[in-house]
Amino acid sequence: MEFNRTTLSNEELINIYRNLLFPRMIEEKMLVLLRQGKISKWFSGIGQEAIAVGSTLALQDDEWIMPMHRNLGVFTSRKMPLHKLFMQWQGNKEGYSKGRERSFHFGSKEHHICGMISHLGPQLAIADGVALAYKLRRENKVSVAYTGDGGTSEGDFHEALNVAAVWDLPVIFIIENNGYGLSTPVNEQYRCKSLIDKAIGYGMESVRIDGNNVMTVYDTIKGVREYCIREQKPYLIECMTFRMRGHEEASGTKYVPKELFEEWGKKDPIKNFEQYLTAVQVLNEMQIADIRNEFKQHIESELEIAYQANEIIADTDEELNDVYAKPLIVNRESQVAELTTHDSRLTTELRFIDGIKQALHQSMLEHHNLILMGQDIAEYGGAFKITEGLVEEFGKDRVRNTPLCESAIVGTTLGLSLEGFKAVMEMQFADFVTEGFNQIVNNLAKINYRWNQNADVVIRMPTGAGVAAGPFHSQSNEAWFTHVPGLKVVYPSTPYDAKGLLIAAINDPNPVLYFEHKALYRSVSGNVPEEYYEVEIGKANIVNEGDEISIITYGAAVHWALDYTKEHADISIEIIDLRTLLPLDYDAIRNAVAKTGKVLLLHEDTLMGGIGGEISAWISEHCFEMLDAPVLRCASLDTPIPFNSNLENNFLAKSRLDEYVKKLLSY
Ligand SMILES: Cc1ncc(C[n+]2csc(CCOP(=O)(O)OP(=O)(O)O)c2C)c(N)n1
Repeated sequence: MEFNRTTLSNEELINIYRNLLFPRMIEEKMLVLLRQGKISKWFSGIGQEAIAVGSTLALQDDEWIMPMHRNLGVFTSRKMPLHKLFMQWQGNKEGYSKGRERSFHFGSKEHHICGMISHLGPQLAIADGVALAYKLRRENKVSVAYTGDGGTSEGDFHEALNVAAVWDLPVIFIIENNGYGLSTPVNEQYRCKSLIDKAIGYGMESVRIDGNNVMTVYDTIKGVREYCIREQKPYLIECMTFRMRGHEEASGTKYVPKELFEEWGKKDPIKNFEQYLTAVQVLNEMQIADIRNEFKQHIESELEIAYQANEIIADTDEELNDVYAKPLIVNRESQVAELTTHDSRLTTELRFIDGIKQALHQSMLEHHNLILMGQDIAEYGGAFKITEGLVEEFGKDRVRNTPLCESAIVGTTLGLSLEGFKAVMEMQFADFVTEGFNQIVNNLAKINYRWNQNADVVIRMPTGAGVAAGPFHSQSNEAWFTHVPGLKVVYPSTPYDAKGLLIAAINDPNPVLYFEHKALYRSVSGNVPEEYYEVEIGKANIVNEGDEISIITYGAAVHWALDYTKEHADISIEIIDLRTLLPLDYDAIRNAVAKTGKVLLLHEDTLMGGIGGEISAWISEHCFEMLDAPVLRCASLDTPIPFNSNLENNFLAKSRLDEYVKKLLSY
C-alpha cells in the first residue's frame, strides 16, 4: 500500500494513526465482552476504520456527519468520551439515549453526529437538509453521509442524491463498498460496474478510492470538501474496503470465501499505515507499543467507569415526557411588531383555503428560518394554489419546488431541523405520504425520544374524498399517524381553525401532520381575525349545543353533522369538533358523554382501525357509567375509495349518518 503524506507534519501523521488505532482497540475489547455475554449485538467495522476516521478528520468539528453501523471511528474521532459510549452500548441511562437505543443508533448535537435508524437509506437525506441550512446561511461547510453498498439499492439513496444534485447542496456521500450486504455479495445487488456510475445519472462528480488507505481517504475528503464548498455541489465517493468479520457477530462468515479474508488481511488499514510510519521513521516499534499500552489502559479505565452505571429504573412519566419536545417560550412582543398592520379586532370573511394561506404568509413573516417545500409550490403556487405569491415575496431559497422525492424531502426537513430551521412540507396529496412514510414514522416521530433532538416540521396533507378523484387522490389516512407516538395530528374544519392550528403547528417544535380537507377549501367560509393567533393543539370545540345525542367528529364530517342538525331541528344534537386527533382532548370527549349519554363517532375515514375505534374504547373504559346506549361508529365503507360519484357517495359515512342517528336515538 502506498502512502502519500502530502504536506502533513509528523505530529499530524501520528494524530491520524492514533485516531485509526483507537476504534480498532475498542472493538477488539468489545469482541471479548461479547464473548463474555456482557453486550448484546455488535456490528464490527474492523478492516474499514480508515474510511470513518480519515473522513471525520478531514472535516471541521462542527460539520454534521450521518454515520452508519460500522462507523465507530466517527464517534471516537469526534472525541466522544469512551465511558459514555460504553454506557450507550450497555443500554445505561448515562449513555446518549437514556437506554432507549442500541449501538450506533443515536446522535449528539454537541458532536454534530446524527446516528442512523435501522432502515439505512434514510440517513442520506438528512445530510441534504443540513447542507441546505449551510447553503442558505452562506456558510462554508459540508455535511457527510455514509452508506454501505447494500444501502445504495434503496430508493432513499436515489432520492437523496437526486435532491442534493438538483439543489446544488454541498454534501459528500460516502459509499463503503465492503463486498457484502449481510450475506449478499455485490454481484447480486447491482449491475453497474462501479457504484460511482450511479453518480452520472444524477449529474454528480464522483471518485472511487482505496478505502483501506487512510491517507487516501483523508486527502480525498479534504479535496472534495473544498470542491463542494467552492462549487456548491454534492460529490459521491466509493471507498473500496472489506468487512473482516460477520455482518454482526452472531451471524458468522461462512458465505465469504477464505481467500478474500487472506487478500484483504494483507490490506489491513492499520497494519499498513503502521508499517509506513515506521519505514519513514515517524514512529518506531517502541512508540507504537507505548501508544497501544496507553489506549489499553484508557479503555480499561473508561470501562471501569461505565461498569459503575446503575441499573435503569423505568420511570413511566419520564418515558412519556420525552416523546415530545417542550415548546419554547417565545417572546411575542417581537413578532407582533412585525405584524402591526393586523388589527386584532379586525376579522374578514375568508374561505378555508384562505385561512391556510394567511397562516403560511404570517408564519413566513414571523419565522425567518421557516422554509416551505413541496412539489410545484413555487411559481405554480401548488396543486391547490395555496402557496401562490409566496415565492415572489419570500424568494426561491425559502419557497422551494421539490423533485418527486417525498422521502428525501421529509429527510431534508429533519436535516434543516438539526440546524435550527423550521420546515413546512406540502404533500401534493395526502395519499402520496406513503412515499415519505418511513421518514415520518421512524425518523421524525422517534428522534426526540431516542436522543433528545426535535424535528421542527409540519407536513401539510391535502386530504379526503368528495371530489370524485378516485382511490389515490381521496384517502383519509390520518389513522396511520395517530398510532405513532411522537407525531401530532391536527385536522381543522373551519377557516378560523385552519389558520390558528397551522400557526400553532408551525410554532410547535414537534412534527405535526396538518390535514386539510380538499372539499372544504372553497366550500366553507367564516370570520377569521387578521391578527397572528394560535388555536391550541389538543383542544376540541363544541360547534353545536344539544342534549339528546353527541356526535364526536372532525374535518369535513363536522359539516355533515351540522347540515344534518339543521335539517333535523327536532333532534337536539351536541357536536364536538375534535380539531386535534393526536393528542386527543379527553376532557371534551368525557363532557360530551356526560351531557347526553349517547355518543356517535363520525368520520370520513374507513371503519376498521379508524380513530373512532380508539375513542370508543376509551369511552367504554372511562365513561361506562355515563352511557345510555352503546357507542356507535359511523364511518366510511371498508373499501378503497371509488371514483364514480354514486359509488363514492355510497362509500362515504355521510350516506349512513341518518341511519346511525336513528339507531342511537332508539335506545
Ligand atoms: C430497509 C432495511 N432492509 C433490510 C435491513 C436489514 N439489514 C441490515 S444491515 C443490512 C445489510 C446492509 O448492507 P450494506 O449497506 O452494504 O452495509 P454493511 O452492513 O455491509 O456495512 C441489511 C440487509 C435493514 N436494516 N433495513
